[in-house]
Amino acid sequence: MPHLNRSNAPFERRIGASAPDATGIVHLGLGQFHRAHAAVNTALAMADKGGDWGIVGVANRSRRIIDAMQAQDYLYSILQLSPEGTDVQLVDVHRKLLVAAEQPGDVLAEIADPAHKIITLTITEKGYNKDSATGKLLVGNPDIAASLAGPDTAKAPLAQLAWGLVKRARESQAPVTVLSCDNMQSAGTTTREMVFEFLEAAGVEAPVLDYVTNQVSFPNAMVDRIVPGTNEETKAQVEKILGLRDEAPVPAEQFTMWVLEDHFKAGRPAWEAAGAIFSEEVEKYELVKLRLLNGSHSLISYLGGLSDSPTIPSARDKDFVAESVRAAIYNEYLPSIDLPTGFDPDAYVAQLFHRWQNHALGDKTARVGSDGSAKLLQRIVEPAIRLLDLGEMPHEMALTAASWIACVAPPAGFDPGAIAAEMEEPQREALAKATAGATGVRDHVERIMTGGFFPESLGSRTEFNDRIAELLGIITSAGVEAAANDALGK
Ligand code: CS2
Repeated sequence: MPHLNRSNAPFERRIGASAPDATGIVHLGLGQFHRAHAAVNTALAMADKGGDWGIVGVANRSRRIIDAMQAQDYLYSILQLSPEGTDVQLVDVHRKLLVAAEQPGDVLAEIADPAHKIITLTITEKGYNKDSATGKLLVGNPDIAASLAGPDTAKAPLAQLAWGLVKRARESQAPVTVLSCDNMQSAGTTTREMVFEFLEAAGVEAPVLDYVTNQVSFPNAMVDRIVPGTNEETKAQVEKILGLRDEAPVPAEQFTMWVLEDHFKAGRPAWEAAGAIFSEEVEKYELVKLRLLNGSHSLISYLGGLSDSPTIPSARDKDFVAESVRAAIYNEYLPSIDLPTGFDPDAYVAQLFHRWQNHALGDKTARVGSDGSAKLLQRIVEPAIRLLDLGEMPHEMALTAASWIACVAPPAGFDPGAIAAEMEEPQREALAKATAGATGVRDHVERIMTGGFFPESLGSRTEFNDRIAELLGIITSAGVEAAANDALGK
C-alpha cells in the first residue's frame, strides 16, 4: 500500500489549499486535539483569506507523529466519524516539526522569531502546573523546578514558553499572542498568570516582565471537538477510503466549535472564515462547555468505568447514566452559569446527548476518565460550592467525586475493574499514599478532600465529604447503579 504524500494526496479531499512555506504560528503540544482543531481551522482560514500562517509544530518528547508526518510531506488525515457516515479530509498546514526534548534551543528560537505572531498551546490541564489548592504555580514540580535555572534547562512546555518569551523580549521585543487551546476556565488568563509566576520565580530582569505585560496578549478561548485517539482501526479505515497508508491520522467527530476573544497583538488568521466565533463573552462559553460537556463527560466516564462500559456511547446508553447526567446538568451545572447572550441551553444539551451517542466515534471511557485530578478542578468545584452555599446538596457533584475516587483511588478491598485501571491519573501514587491506613470510607474521603487535591474552599465542606463517603460506600457495597439512584433520590 503506497504511503500518503503530496504527490498522491487526492486534491478534492484537502481541507483548503496547501499552506505557503512561510510560518506564522508556533504550536506547543503536537497532539491529536491540535491537529483536529486549530490546525484545521487555520488551514480553512488560509484557503479562504490567505496569510502566512503555516505552523511550526512542537512535540514534547515523542518523535512518532513527527516522523510519520515528515515522511508524508506533513500531510495527515482527519477521519470524521459520525452516525451519518465516515469521511476523510487531508490537512496540509504544518511546515516544520520539532521535538522539544531533543532540540530545546530550537524551540526557544522559534518562539522568539519575530515572524511568528502566535504561540498556540495544547499542553493539557496538568501542563499549566497550577496548584489545585492555592491556584499558584507549582514551583516544586520537578520539571518546573529544574527549568528555573535558565533557558537551557527548560523542560516543561510552560517553561519553554516562558523562556521563549524571555528570548523574544531580549532580542526583538516583537509583539506576540499566546493562545491556550486547553480545556480550562479562563485559559488565557491562567496561562498569563503561570507564565508570570514562572518568570518571577526564575528572577528575570524587569524589562522582560514589562515586555510580557505590554507586548504579549493571552486571549481566552473555548475549544470544542471530541477527538478520541488513533489506533490501528483508524489507520485501516483511512486506508480503505484513500487507498493510501497514513501513519498519523486523527479520528474526530464532525462537530467543532471555537469561541475566542479577539485580542491578538500581531494579527491572526481569518479563523472566522472557518466558523470560529469572536466574542467578548468567551468566559461564559468556557463555563458552558467545561461544565455541561466536560463535567458531564467526567461523570459518564466514571459511572461507565465502574459499569463495564468501554466507550462513552456505551456508558451513555445506560439509563442510569443518562439520568444522572441530566440531573447534573439541569440541577447543578446549568444554574451555576451566567449564559452567553442568545444561548439556547436545551438545544445545546440535546446536541450533547447526540454527540455522546456517537458509536462510530467510539470515544474511550478510559480516555475521558484520565487526568481526573486536574480536570475535576475545572468542572465540579465551583458548581458544588455554589449549591452548598445555598444550603443545598450537590448530589451529582458528590457522585462525580465518589465515582472518580472509586476508579483511581479505591478504598482498600474494592477493585474498580479493568477500565478504571486503564485511566491515567498523575496523582495515583499521591492519592494512594494519602489514603494508606484510612480507617474506613469516611476517613478515606476526608484524606483526599483535605489532602491538597482540591481547594480548601471545597475540601473543608464536611457535609459534602459526608455525601461523597455515603455514595462511595454504596458504590463499594451495592454497585455504581445503586449509588447513582441514591444520588437521584430514588
Ligand atoms: C473530555 C474532553 O478528556 C476529557 O475529559 O471531556 O477531551 C472532550 O472530549 C473535549 O473537550 C471536547 O471538546
